[in-house]
Amino acid sequence: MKYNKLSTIATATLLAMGFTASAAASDRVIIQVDNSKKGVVKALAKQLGGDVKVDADGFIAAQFTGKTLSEIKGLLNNPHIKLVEQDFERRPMAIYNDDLGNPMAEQLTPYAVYQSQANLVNFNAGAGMKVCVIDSGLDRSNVDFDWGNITGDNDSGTGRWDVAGGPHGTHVAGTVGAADNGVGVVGMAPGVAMHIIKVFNASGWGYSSDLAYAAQKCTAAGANIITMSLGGGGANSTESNAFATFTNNGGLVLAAAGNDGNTTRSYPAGYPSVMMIGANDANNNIATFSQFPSCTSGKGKNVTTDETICVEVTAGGVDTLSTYPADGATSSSLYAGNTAYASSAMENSGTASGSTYFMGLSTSVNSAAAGKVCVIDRGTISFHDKVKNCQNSGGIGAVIINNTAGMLYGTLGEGSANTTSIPAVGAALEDRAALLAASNMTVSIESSDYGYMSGTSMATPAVAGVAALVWSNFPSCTGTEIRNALKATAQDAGAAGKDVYFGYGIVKAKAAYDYLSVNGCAGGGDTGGGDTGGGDTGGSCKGGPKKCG
Ligand SMILES: [Ca+2]
Ligand SMILES: [Ca+2]
Repeated sequence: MKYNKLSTIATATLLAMGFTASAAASDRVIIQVDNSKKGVVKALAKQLGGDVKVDADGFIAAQFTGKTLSEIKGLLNNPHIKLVEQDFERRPMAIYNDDLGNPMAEQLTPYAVYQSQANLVNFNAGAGMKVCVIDSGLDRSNVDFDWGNITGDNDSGTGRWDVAGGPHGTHVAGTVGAADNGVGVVGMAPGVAMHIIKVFNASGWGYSSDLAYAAQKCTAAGANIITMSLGGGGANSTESNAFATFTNNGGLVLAAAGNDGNTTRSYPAGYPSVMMIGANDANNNIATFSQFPSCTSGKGKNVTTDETICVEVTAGGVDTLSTYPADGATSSSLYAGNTAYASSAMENSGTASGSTYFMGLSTSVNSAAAGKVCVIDRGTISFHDKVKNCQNSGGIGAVIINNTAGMLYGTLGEGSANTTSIPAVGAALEDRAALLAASNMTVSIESSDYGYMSGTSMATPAVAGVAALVWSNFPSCTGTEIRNALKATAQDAGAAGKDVYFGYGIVKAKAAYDYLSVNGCAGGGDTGGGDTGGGDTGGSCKGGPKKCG
């Protein structure tokens, strides 16, 4: 099969945006259960529409989209379950979206690199920039890093820093500094030195004291930037003081605004010393999930400026392509003829290619599907049974089309609950007519080292990488001076002028570079407007030949 990478990426973008719109709801619970009964309870949760997110010692966590805690408690009325409670609030700030990866034999540049002009500024590798990434570790299996420039701290609680605790930290680090090496993706500051501190594992969480301690470790490692794609409610002086100290010593600290799409102030982003980062999409629109707390005075709170505390800038954070632990992402693809259609991986792996047979609702076996790819409508019976009927008919792959607007996401059951083996993908209702009209199809599910995620977690390392990129060209500046330059040159978006969603706007590396070239570290002009960026970006390239060519 011939991959058409661009069209696959583009269709994936559309469906991922639909996915994120509803994913911020707090419909996720922790289910306490003895390990010996966990398999039964996981199967039950899945049967009831739950998406199992965490499988831990003594509990699982599952998301029941659109349901309230009391509704979920009502569903999970089972003697094996000890307790059902709301999942913990402080978390990495990404909306996982790990079934959209695409295996890549060549390097793709994430859209945010172009959007924030990182391709127009050359990274000065000799300037001593080091970004401290406080997250879930960076998996050494991914080859898209300059590993000689990366260090980290092991932790008795979370384990080795270079073993991923879920894909989040690896994804975040790739956005900061994935290597410009011809494969995979490229970060905002390709190959920048990084120090990795692992404060949580997969679907875990950290505490404010962990972060305060991490800031000290970042200092000890010689980092000048801290990026945190995490947060939660509640401020305390220990945490605030730690980041103020880092900032007052010349550093720059960034943290995610949060993904709940409301005015809630998350911490550490809500501390005055920390640059709060929101997320925009590829079309310069604010991400629906990006939090927008009101701007309050930071005076007297460990900072010397009178900067207000709210979102300061944004960067791309909707459907961000970046690095995963090896084979950690699952990619699906769906081709009708040579045309790629959006799809979601449901279950099984492999590639099925052949003529199509429309099975309707696939409520029974039909030998006419033998040797063919089954095209199936959603409804009446379970996804699993539909695919099973296809397989028992001799079908080689299955496409289940949604019966409501948007992409169909689903699974066929874990472990022994799934008795199918053919690749099965979901498809969007909008593509139904085209898929039914297709005479042949290729369905593929495979693992990938790269995948998409959405969240202010993805925007934050993008700004951290841009900061490292710009700062590397003006290493005598302080972190606060770089912060001011990024704000002064951000491209206004949304409502005219500074607003609570975008802050000063979308961060622009080349504009900040030019601003510092003209004005020096201390800046020259009024930084209140946030409207000095946004002009034509297609002009001169002052960077070196590597990135400007
Ligand atoms: Ca690369
Ligand atoms: Ca604005």
